[in-house]
Formats: sequence, C-alpha cells, structure tokens
Amino acid sequence: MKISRKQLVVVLLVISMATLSIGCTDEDEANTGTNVAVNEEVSETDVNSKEENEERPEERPEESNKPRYRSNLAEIREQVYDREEQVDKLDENGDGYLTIDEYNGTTKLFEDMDLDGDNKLSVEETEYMITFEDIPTGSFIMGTDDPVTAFGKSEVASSPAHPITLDGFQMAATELTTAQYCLYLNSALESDQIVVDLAPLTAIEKDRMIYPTLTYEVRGAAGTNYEDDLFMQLSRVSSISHEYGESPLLIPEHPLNQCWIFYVPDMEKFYVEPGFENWPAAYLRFEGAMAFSEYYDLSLPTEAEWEYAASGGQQFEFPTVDGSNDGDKSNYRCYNVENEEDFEGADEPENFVGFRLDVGKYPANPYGLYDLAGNVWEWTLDWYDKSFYQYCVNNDITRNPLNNMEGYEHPPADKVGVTGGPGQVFSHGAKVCKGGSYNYHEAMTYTTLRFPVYNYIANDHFGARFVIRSSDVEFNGK
Ligand SMILES: [Ca+2]
Ligand SMILES: [Ca+2]
Ligand SMILES: [Ca+2]
Repeated sequence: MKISRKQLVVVLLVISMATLSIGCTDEDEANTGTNVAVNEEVSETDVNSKEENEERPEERPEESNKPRYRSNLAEIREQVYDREEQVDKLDENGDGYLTIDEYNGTTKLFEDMDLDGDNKLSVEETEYMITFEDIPTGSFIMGTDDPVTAFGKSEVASSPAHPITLDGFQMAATELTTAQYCLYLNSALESDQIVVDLAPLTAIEKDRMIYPTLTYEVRGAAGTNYEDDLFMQLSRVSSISHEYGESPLLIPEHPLNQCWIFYVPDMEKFYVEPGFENWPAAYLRFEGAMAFSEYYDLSLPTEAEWEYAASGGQQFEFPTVDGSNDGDKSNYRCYNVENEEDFEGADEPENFVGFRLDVGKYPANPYGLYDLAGNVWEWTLDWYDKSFYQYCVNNDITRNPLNNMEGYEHPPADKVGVTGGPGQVFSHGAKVCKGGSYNYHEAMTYTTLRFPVYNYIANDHFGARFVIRSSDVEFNGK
C-alpha cells in the first residue's frame, strides 16, 4: 500500500492531536477569502507531490517521526517582555504608581485602565497596559529588489527598493493582547460603540463542526464610523488548517488557537479565559483594529512605519533581535510542508510551536519591539497595490508614504482578483499585513514581505499593534 508523505503527516497529526485535549473545529465565514487563496496555492503543490509520490513511493521514512509541533515549547520559553519592568521604567518618582505624565500611552487608554478613577495607575491596574517605544525620525530603504519566494511563487510587489524618510513616532512594544482588546470591548459596550450578538452558523460551519458551539460576534453600533462592521468573532474553536482544509478528516489547526475572549450576556461583560490574557488578540478584523485605535487616540502603523521600525535601524532582513530568523527568534512555522523545494530557510520542526504565545516570548528588536516576526499578522493602514512602490518612485514620494488610494487609479475591473497571497492581483479592497504568523513559513516573516488581506478577513492568526503619531505628520511628502 502506498502511503504518501501527506497521508503520513495527517496520521501523525491525528495521533499528536489525540494526546492533546482535542477541540472541535470551525472555520468562520470570513476566513474564506484567505483560505480559498491558500488552498489554491496548496492544491498546485498537491498535484506536484502526488506525481512525485508515484515516482518515489519510498519517501524519506525517517521524516515520518518528526513531530508536527512541540506542545511543551510554550512552557520552556522564557518570558522576555516584562510589563512590571516597564512600569518601573516609567515610574519616574519611584512611588509605585504611574501618573498620566509618567505613562507614555494616550490619555484615553490611561483613563480606561484607571479602574478606581484616582488618576494614577497601580501595578494591578497596569497589568494589561500597552507600553510604547520611541522610533526616531530617520531614513531607510523600503522594499527589496530581490524577489522572495512565498507559496512557491516569486513575490515582486516589494520592488523597487526605494529610499524613504519617516517622521518619528511611538510604536507599541507588543502586539495587542486579548486582555487589552477585552478592556476596549467592555468600555465600548458600555458607551454604546459596539453591539454583540450570537453569530449565525454558516453552511460551512454546520458542515465542518462536529459539535456546534455558540459564538458571539462584535460589530460596530449604529451611528458609529463602523456601523454593522464585524470587529471580532469570539470563536471557541480554531480554524481549519489551510493545508488540510480539503481533507475529509477536517484536520483542525491546533485546538489552542481560539479567540479566548468570551461574552457573558447576563452580565453584559466580556472576559478573557484566565491564562490567555497576554496572548495576542486574534480573529481581529481590520475594522475591529481601526475602531480600537480611534477609541484610544492611537493609529495602526502605515506600512512604511511598520517596515521602518522592523528594519531595526539596520536594514534587517528579518524583523528580529539581530535581523536573522530561526525558531529561537520568533514564533513562526519553522519548516515548510507545503513546498519544500522552494523553502529558503532553516528546517527545524523541533521549534515549531503551532499556536500563539504570550507576547514577548522572543527577544526584542533594537527598538525594543517584540514579535514583529511571527505570532500574529499585523494590520497596517495601507491599501494594497503591488505597484505602489513604483508609484512612489515615479512621483518623488520619499517621506511618510501611505497608500490611501488617492491620486492614482484602481486596478481595472478585469484585473481585480478575489484570491490571496503574494504575487496575486488584488483589488483595492485588500490591506497590507506584515510579519507572518505562528503558522506561516519563514519567507512570510521577511521585513519587506507585503501580504495582501481583505479588510473583512480575520481568523486565528490575524492581530494588530498600534502607534502614536503626531497629527502634524504629512503623508506622501516629497
Ligand atoms: Ca509615579
Ligand atoms: Ca487607579
Ligand atoms: Ca507579529
């Protein structure tokens, strides 16, 4: 009997999942865009590997013993980012409390964290605060002329490399956490900015979920900027794996990849599952990130701000502690089961965690920023257009670029695609995401990699981080 490598991996996965407490599985409706795209890419690979299998039925049997992921990696990883240390650093007079003048975030964030309203933050109140790092004014080379391979395709949208200057700003040291988003949800519900309802089960979910569970979803309230836009689905189950989405076995991604924010209707309160407070918020749609940022007088970074900060002031190839990437430097898929021949990096499955980790488990980059590579994808303000870099060059845009889709034409209608992934044609409806995630391979963590994602898509590996920028900043300066 011929057993393909893929079947072997599936069997191994089932075995490894059985040793964990297995959850049922789901794919929320809005995942479809991304999953369709990735499945398209994967299906090409599938065809190739089937052909290969027929020629080479004896496939590297030694590899069949490789684990899909190490479930104990989370415990053995040191926590590097320490919020209490940050409090100490900000507490200038050393009295153990932070005043608004000492805190380096916004007044609105401070007010929401100050639960007892005494105008100072106790250590308990700072438990979930967002801390910010100063990113100085400066210049760097944005993009690259070296096409990178992602999904087996050459990614050229990051070209041409071009010099850009950024005005200084502050960037959150970590990705947005579940606790921080929960703080927002409770505050926004109280002030009638959001509504929360049971999410209808889609046909896909009914088909795929073995045990359907109630899931709440959060939308913008009537009369707000984001009326009826979906912010976040409080999914109790993780997504279907991209790789095996077509499989009759319905292999889930790791069962820990849930939202971990829950809603209690009787109390009209959101809460975070204890132990997951410092996980990066996921299932976060673009509008959910935008609403958060506006509520707290923050902003999503522009693509240029993100890339500039990620370059660490040293043109880093990967946004890590030293510009290189491996399983000790970020939470990403450390091997490539999809397309091994095009895989460019270290193959170290022993370091593949397979789910989100507390923010700040890996060393910070030179600006003090954690998890720019991996953990969760991060939304940026920019609309995706693969020709935007060329547009900047042609129009002498060298300072604070932002693709706000003003001043040049959208792609023609017949070029508008509905698929995802680098190298694809995208309509103006896609936003640029950066950094890769725990379940994407190394090429997606390149500092220069641009990943187009529709604004209405999110699942268990999409989150955000925020910046504070002066209102004086002029975008698209020359
Ligand atoms: Ca103080
Ligand atoms: Ca207080
Ligand atoms: Ca990240």
